[in-house]
Amino acid sequence: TEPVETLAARPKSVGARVRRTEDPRLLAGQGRYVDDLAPPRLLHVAFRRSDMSHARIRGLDLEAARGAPGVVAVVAAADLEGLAKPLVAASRMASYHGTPLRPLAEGKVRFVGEPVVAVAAESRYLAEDALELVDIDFEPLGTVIDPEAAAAGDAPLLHEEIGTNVLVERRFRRGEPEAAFAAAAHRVGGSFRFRRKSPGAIENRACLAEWDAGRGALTLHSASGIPGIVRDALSEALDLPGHRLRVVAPDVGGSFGGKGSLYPEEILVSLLARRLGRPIKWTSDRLEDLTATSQAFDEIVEAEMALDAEGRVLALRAEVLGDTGAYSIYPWTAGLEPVQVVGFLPGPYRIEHYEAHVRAVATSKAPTGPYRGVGRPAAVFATERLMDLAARKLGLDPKEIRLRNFVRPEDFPYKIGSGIVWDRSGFTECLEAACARAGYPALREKQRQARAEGRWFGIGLASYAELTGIGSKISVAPGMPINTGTETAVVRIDSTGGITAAVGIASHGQGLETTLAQVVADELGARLEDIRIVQGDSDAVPNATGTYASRGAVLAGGAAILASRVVREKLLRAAGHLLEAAEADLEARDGRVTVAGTDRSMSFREIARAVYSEIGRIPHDKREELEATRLYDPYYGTTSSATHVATLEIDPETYRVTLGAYLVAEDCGRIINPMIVDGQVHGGVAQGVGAALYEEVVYDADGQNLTASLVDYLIPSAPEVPPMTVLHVEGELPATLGGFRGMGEGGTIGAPAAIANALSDALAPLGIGIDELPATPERLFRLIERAQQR
Ligand code: MCN
Repeated sequence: TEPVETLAARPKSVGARVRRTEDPRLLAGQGRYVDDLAPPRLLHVAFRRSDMSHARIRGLDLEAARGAPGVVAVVAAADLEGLAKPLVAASRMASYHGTPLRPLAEGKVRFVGEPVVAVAAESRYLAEDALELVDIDFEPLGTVIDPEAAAAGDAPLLHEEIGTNVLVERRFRRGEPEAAFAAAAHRVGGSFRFRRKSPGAIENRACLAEWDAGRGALTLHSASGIPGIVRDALSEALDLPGHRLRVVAPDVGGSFGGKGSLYPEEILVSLLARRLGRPIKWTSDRLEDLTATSQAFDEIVEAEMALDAEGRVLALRAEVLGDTGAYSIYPWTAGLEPVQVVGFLPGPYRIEHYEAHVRAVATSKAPTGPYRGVGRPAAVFATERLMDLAARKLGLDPKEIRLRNFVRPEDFPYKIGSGIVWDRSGFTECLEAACARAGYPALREKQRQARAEGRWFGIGLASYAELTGIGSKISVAPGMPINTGTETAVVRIDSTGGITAAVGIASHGQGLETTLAQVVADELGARLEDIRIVQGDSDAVPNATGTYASRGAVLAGGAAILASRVVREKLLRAAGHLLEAAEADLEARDGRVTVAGTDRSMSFREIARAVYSEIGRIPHDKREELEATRLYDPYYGTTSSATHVATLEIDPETYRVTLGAYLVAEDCGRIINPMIVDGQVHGGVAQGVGAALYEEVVYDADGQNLTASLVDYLIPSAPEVPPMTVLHVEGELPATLGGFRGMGEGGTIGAPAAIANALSDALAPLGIGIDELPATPERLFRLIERAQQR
């Protein structure tokens, strides 16, 4: 690892392992999170949440709470009439039904944890004390827990006005799947269940609203990954124009998708601040986080593959049911996760014939939303299990069957059956690199020995492709009218020579403060330490969305490149006057502009001072601000890909799984910072380990969340995360500016499938295949017991 200081001497900082410049602040407790903010006259809000999973609110008694000490306001939906317009996540999908997002439940509740009453008080303690005095009379309406029953119409309706619990239904079809299946030499299939998860960021959600009555302006600080989208949505809900509505995401302690949607609490604190004329803050506790932050996955994927005698995949068909919980998440819709499952099922393979049917069904559970990988972890789990099942059936090695089916270099750009187009990406190169480094033949030998000793040792491969950094041609969620395909950067050299690059995205752990500074440094010829990245503030960049869908490097990086280029031109024009040289003879490097081949030079600071403050040094009609705003739209997305190799052993006494060396070979195009990409992959794999082995949100038959604490919701910690090696395959660069592809989600996409394949490989002698994740010790125990009784 190279220290920052020596980098000043480097010609290029893109590609260098620069240490994250935000870390000293964050690690030394000097970060500023929403909960650190305490403006004068601050009120605190606490929510009375539903303890019923589906019930009519027959009566509410708020009087006792209103009279409690320190209480300033107690409100239920009826008290908020006319204060905020309900928002509905819109979509152009034909069979889609939206559901309104309201700050508090109106008329009925649809999941345990849904906010019903809010108390604003002088302290959180007093607010919570008052909540105890709130009396809610619920009339149970019958739970909607089993997604298959809900989809089949064998459960009460959650949204009567819609008339069905199926919120989205879509069909995909290409080629002649029936004929291909009829002609196939082999078929493999299965029903794959990927259970529900919770994002589990270190910092729980939090928001703080301040109303400036004199200016008629609202400021919301929110621990959000999408401050731009929150600003636009609040503008609509509160009927306030953007210039009177500032949304700021300060330091944010992780999201993993959980902070990637608009929430009722953000609307509530905003409208209460306006009504009460006092700042008001809500900080979620872990119980609220595990019950009321958006959850993830929860998919049933029934899929079948048809192959010819040589193991080439002819066709794929799938029936997918996504349990999306009580509401269609704003702004992504209930289609976000399940529709992407069928979108990505064909994977990196040439599959001519494809047919899929997908439904998103509402149940009385917390809404599902974006989660690292969205749709792809479940899709890759199903497809990669099928590849291994096919390999076993045909007597092929798992590596060989993948090589036979990958989209080949000459096939790019390749449109898969769902319509997604892969641009050139290193599918084959990643698999080859991963197997070479893992010593794949030696691993197989090790397995033969382990099996001879009766041990359950397994090796699992998983290859995948994903679309990242997508532009305006493609929506993040199908048919969504919000444009998620652009980002803006404002780059400026101020009168002191300081360089600020403001971007609309909002880093919450990705290290974008460092990587974007690296990009700007190279484009401007500046020193890294002279650059400050400002992010997640709608006053700095008024048209923005946020950080999600592995787009930061591509979109914010691209916008920063465009804006920096303009500033560099302006800087060189000014320097041309000051140094009396032709612009073509000037070069900018390490924060100085030099006349090539001479010792004449000026620092950026001297140039800036001359431009802004020194009269007469630049002709008066030639002065221009050293600043530029540029928007970048990559139009299409670009394809990232990887192969994961997992090794593991299962303890025959306890069914505990111990992961051995773990390997990832990935292609994310040009790498801005390999250390950060490694970290992203490590963190992503850790999450995938959780998804594969530990993490599961469990609801009982009454819709009670049984995993509402970190004692019951098991997140892997350091001892459960395997040692990892990450290889970077930097092949042909994509057409994105800078040549970057996204990589923030990849670890989580590949790991569950690789681990499922390794578990199945370990248990192959018993005839067991893993079709349900997480594969907890209890599930393994039952599978193995059953197999041994056969
Ligand atoms: N990067 C790079 N070179 C590339 C690609 C990326 O150096 N060729 C760097 C980027 O500059 C950035 C990081 O890697 O610093 C991730 O970049 P990118 O893939 O563009 O992803 P985003 O910045 O858009 O981040 C979003 C992604 C998502 S969708 C989730 S979910 C996620 C993730 O990032 N949540 C995270 N990583 C996370 N990391 C942390 N610590 N916390 C989360 O909540």
